[in-house]
Amino acid sequence: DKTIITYGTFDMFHIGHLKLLQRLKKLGTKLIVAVSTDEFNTIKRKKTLIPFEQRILIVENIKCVDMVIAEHNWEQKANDIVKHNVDIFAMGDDWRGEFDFLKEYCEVLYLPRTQNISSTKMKTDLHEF
Ligand code: C2G
Repeated sequence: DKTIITYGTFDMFHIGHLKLLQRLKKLGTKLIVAVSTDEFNTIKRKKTLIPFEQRILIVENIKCVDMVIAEHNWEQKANDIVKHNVDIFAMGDDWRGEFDFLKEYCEVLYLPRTQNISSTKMKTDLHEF
């Protein structure tokens, strides 16, 4: 029974997020999702529409998600992995290679992103109505 962890903003939760989380849950028995706080998104230079309190509540209520934690900074991942006895760290492959340093703590996986959906695309598509 493996524990998996993944990190993200999950703004305007969409099918790309859901398919990633569902694929990750299939890899083990416990899926932990770390959701970026609004302050950390500022550091990530990532604008969000939906505030952290709502983004984390939505993710927490996704059926395949067992536990949510806040992502406050770039540095917390190794601690989170040790603290929660994580076996697999996984992200979409837009992050391929970026977190290979975590291989000393657990397995590191990058899964293919779901094509043709993103919060950015949703915002631009909306303007066409
Ligand atoms: N994702 C996906 N398919 C999409 C869009 C997103 O598989 N069409 C995945 C991303 O690859 C990521 C996760 O969904 O693994 C969350 O995406 P974002 O909310 O955009 O996460 P990001 O802002 O990249 O934050 O420390 C890591 C960062 O917090 C990651």
